[in-house]
Amino acid sequence: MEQTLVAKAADRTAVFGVIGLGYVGLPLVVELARAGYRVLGFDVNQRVVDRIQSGESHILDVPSADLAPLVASGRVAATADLSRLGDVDVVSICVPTPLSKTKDPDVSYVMAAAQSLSPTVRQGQVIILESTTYPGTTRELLLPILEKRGLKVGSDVFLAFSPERVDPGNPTWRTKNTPKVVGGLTPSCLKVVLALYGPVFDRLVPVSSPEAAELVKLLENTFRSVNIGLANEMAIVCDKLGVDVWEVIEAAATKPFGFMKFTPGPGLGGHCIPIDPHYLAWKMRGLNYKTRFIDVAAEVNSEMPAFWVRKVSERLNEDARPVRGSRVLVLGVSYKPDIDDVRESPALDVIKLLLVQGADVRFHDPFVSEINEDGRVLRSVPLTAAEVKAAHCVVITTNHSSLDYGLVRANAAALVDTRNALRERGLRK
Ligand code: SAJ
Repeated sequence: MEQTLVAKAADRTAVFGVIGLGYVGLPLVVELARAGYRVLGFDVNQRVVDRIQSGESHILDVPSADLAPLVASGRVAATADLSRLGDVDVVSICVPTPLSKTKDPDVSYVMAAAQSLSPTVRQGQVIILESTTYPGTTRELLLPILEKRGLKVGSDVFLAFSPERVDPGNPTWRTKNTPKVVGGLTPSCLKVVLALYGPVFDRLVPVSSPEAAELVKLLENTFRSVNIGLANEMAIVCDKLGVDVWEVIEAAATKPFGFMKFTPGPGLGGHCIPIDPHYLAWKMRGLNYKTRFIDVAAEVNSEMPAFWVRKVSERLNEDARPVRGSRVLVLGVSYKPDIDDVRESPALDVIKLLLVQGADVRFHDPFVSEINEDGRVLRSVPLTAAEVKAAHCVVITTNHSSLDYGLVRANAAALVDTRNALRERGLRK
């Protein structure tokens, strides 16, 4: 069976299935098709399926102009009918792995995908889990489902973990040119997946087990969370010492070796960095080990919205103004610059804290037209001189490139810049 699959990779007759057609799955579908494979995309959302079937992309990083010809040629198709999973030779699972309300891993989407596979999995199939998850998921959740069907992993069916490394909106690092880590359950699993993925990605990075591959992704994103937490702690330290944290970081960043620049901000947003480390922390709690760096970083990062709201309150106090009743204009609500994604955005926490203290909060974000704060809908206001002048304090929470910082500097009576956006543009008051 191994040889058959290697041969089907070589002549591109292997048919790929991708479960989950979001910001990870749809770019993967396109790259698989461009490599010469036929691809059947699976998604539970019929609207997504219908749009893809009409050659229309719902993902910013996948222009419809790239997708449409692949659909028209029959190389790419999409379906919500998961009973067709038996029709494909390879299944890449690209479904969400969020956190539950209690900050525990929510692998329900992975389990749903695995359950869909159960009735259709057959000899000769290859299953690749791509969703970021805790170490052991592939072996503990997916392997039993395959073995329950009496299939031997490594000879009848093949199973691997290969973490997605998609960075939405990144103009340089795309699905194809970002090195792809692969960890197989057995050496033959690894060999088969390397053969199948070889024509798709510029570089493959084989590792010795799915656990190693699962941990690679968690290390990458925990590394960021911990270093962002350190930068944020430096902001608190410098504030207490009356030192300019941005000056300190800029000067430290001149060190040509042994240092990597991270910057303080309003907190930690996004659907990866605040989430992924908790998958590792959760797993280790089950093994009676406390992942202190992960926990401390999460603590410091989640403290930052309150830290910056205190800075607003102190700034208003300089004008003998209480927060209550003061007009505060918040600039930027997405979780990082130049995108429209507000998931876990700390700017929303800043707004919530200001509202709780009775401030009259308005926001402007060129990418986000409205937000919902505990049932209260706030709409983005136009960024005008009048709007800036009318604010008793302006807070820059997301430093979008397109914001008119000159207008802000010229008209803001008081300013709290959580991203050092003005000084970076030589506009610091
Ligand atoms: N942030 C800081 N200071 C920093 C860097 C980031 O406060 O020095 C904040 C951001 O504003 C944001 C959050 O942290 O709120 C996360 O930022 P991020 O730059 O890590 O962006 P993400 O969440 O889009 O992370 C993704 C990740 N990609 C994948 O998981 C495949 C991450 O691994 C990438 O390194 C990151 O993009 C990237 O480099 O853009």
